[in-house]
Formats: sequence, structure tokens, C-alpha cells
Amino acid sequence: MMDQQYYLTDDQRAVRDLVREIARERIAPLAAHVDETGEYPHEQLKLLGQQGVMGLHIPEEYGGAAAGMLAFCLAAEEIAWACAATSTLFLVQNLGGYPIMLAGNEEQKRRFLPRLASGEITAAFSLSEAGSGSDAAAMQCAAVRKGDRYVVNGSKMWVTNGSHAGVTTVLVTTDRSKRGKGVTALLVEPGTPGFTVGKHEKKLGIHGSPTVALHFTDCEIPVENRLGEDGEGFRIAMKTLEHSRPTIGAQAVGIAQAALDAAIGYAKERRAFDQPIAAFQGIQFMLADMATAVHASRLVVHHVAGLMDRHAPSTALEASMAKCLASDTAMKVTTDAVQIFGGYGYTREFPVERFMRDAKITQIYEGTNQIQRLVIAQQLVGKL
Ligand code: COS
Repeated sequence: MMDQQYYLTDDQRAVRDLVREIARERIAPLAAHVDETGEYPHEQLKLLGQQGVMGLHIPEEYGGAAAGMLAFCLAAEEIAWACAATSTLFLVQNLGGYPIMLAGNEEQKRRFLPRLASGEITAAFSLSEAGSGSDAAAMQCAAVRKGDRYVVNGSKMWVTNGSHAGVTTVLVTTDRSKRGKGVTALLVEPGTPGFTVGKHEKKLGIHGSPTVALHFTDCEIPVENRLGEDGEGFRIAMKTLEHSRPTIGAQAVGIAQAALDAAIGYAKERRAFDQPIAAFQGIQFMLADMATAVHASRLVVHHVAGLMDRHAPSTALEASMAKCLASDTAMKVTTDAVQIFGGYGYTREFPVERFMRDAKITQIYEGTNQIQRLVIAQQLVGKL
């Protein structure tokens, strides 16, 4: 049978097939347990590391596979199909590590990228605070330069994997009055005096992916841990998010595909009025709309990933479109899957309620879909 994804290279197909096998055989069977217990998926990530998947996006000279963005998105979709929590941690390996690839000097790249590529350490990215989410430039967590160090005071919030990361890109302000132009990016390692992990959030979904607060009390970070120059942090953060948003789209497509697959399977099994419910046009139309939306979302994700692999100068528009469309699709498709399962769908006997809970975050993190629409509109009409 012809592969419908004819536009993929042999290498990209090989990545997709390898990750699909690991995801379906080794990660999916553990997903309900991860959801029930909130256990960190150590073994799942180790397995991905052993197969070279944690370093897919990292250049070869730093130990990665240099497979590109489309390959990364294919992998993300497969992992998300199996376990959204594990896929979030996979995505954060890119979100937290990309600033080093983008703005790191040679020494910083050599220090961190090979360990990220092998999966020896994981990464995190810390931008948001209690009072600044969408308005990221309003951050308060501050750094003051003292000789060859920055002294950091304040707190960050909503940090995925902040409790486990071997390196976290932390955005701090060195001059609040300058908003974005006063933001600086620092690499923070665990065990640094004055740096502690705070509250673990109890969340609706992605239970195995820890979300924590980070606290800094007279925490001294050496200047050699600064990415780029003073005041370049906001641009680094925005570029990083632009690069990462398609991967959220890929995660959303994976969750939506899992819900669609489950709904098709159930509709063919479940009988009512002496027929499988899949024989009813009401269900058929739902399945058709779900499949069409998943297909369209996947293509939009693949398109922007392809643009990035071709080094398109600006992809902010397409990145936000992919994230927004795919995550809205995931929410709709998972909700419809629960509907098709009826009362059973509302119980933990079946996975669709988990898919629905996991899908919700994709509309919120890495910029709410309201922010994505703002970015899209700004590209259309300019900043008014
Ligand atoms: N690439 C490079 N630079 C970018 C950029 C991008 N994709 N997007 C914005 N910038 C630059 C702008 O060009 C501008 O630079 P100059 O000041 O030199 O002109 C600077 O960043 C500030 O941009 P802007 O004026 O648009 O900033 P705003 O404060 O208005 O905020 C939004 C812009 C709302 C888009 C931004 O704050 C945002 O993305 N918020 C959501 C944050 C988010 O996603 N949080 C999730 C946390 S990670 S889980």
C-alpha cells in the first residue's frame, strides 16, 4: 500500500516507524498508570534516549541525530499518541535545549548539548511567573550583575520538568523598566545554592509531567551561564517559542489521532438498536469530521516543520497557526470521542477521558490560543 505521507524522506519515515514501535509497544501500555499515579516516566524517557530519540533535533557535532524539525514532529506525534505526559517531557527537551542551540556559545554547547542528546540529562524552559503568563515581558524575577556573577531573586511558575531538568533556561529581568529589552537568559543547573524547586501543581491532565515553581534567593549564576548578551533574553524566548509551537501542534495531533482511533474501534464494536453504532449516519458524520480535522492539522504541522527545515526566515505565522489549529482540533476531537463512547467514555475504564483531559493543556501552554491568534493577526495587519 502506498504511504500516504509521500512527502517524507526515507530517513523521516524511519524515525516515524521506529518511534511508533517504541511508543505503541513500550510507552502506551504504561500510560494509564502514569496518569493514575503521576509517576515520572523515567523508563520511557530512558528508552527513547537509548534509541537516540532524545537528541533527534540536536546537531551531529554535539552528539545528536540532526534529523530536523519534521522528524521531531513525527516523533512527537507518535509519543503523544501513546502517552501525552511522556510526550510533554520529550517536547521540553527541545524547548529547554533550543535556546542553547540558538544563542549558546561553543563552550555552552559542548557543556550541555551532548548530554541532552544522549538523554543523560533533560531540559526545562522557565519564562512564566505567577503574575506574568501571556504578558511575558512583565516578569519580576530579577538579576543584578555583581562582577562575574548575576545575583538572582524571585520566583518562576509553571515550569514543566523544572524538578528533574539537568539544565533550565531561565528568563530574568535585569531592568524591569525596559520590559522585553531588559530580559536576560541564564542557564541554571540543579544544586546551585539559592535555587530551589517549589510547589508541584496538581493538574487536570498530563499527570506524569511535573509542573513546578522555581525559587531564587540570592542565587549566584556565573556570567558564563548567560545565553547571548544582556537584554537579548526576550528575543531568544520568542524565537524559541516560535520554534517549539509546531511541536505542540504535533503533540495535539497525536492525542487527537489516539482519540479518533479509539472512537472508530468502539463504534464498530458497540451495538444499539441491533446494529453497531458505526452504522448510524450521526456517528459516521462525527467520525468523518474528526478524521478530516486531524488530517488537516497534521498537514499544517508538517508544513511549518518543513519550512523550518528549509530555514525559512520567518515562521511565526505558520507556527502559531499550527499550534492553534491542532490544539483546538485535539480538544474538539477528544470531546467528541468521549461522546461516542457515551457513559463509558466518562469513566476511567476507557482512555478517552484521559485524552480529553490531556488535550486541554495544548490550548493553553506555550502561549494560549488567544495569544496565537494575536500573533497571527499581527502578521496580517502589523502591530497597530
Ligand atoms: N522572533 C524574534 N523576535 C520576536 C518574535 C519572534 N518570533 N516575536 C517577537 N519578537 C520580538 C519583537 O520583534 C520585539 O522586538 P523589538 O522590541 O526589538 O521590536 C520583541 O520581541 C517584543 O515583541 P512584542 O513587542 O510583540 O512583545 P509584547 O510584549 O507585545 O508580547 C507576545 C508579545 C504577547 C506575543 C509575547 O509576550 C508572547 O508570546 N506571550 C506568550 C508567552 C508564552 O508563550 N508563554 C508560554 C510560556 S512557555 S510554557
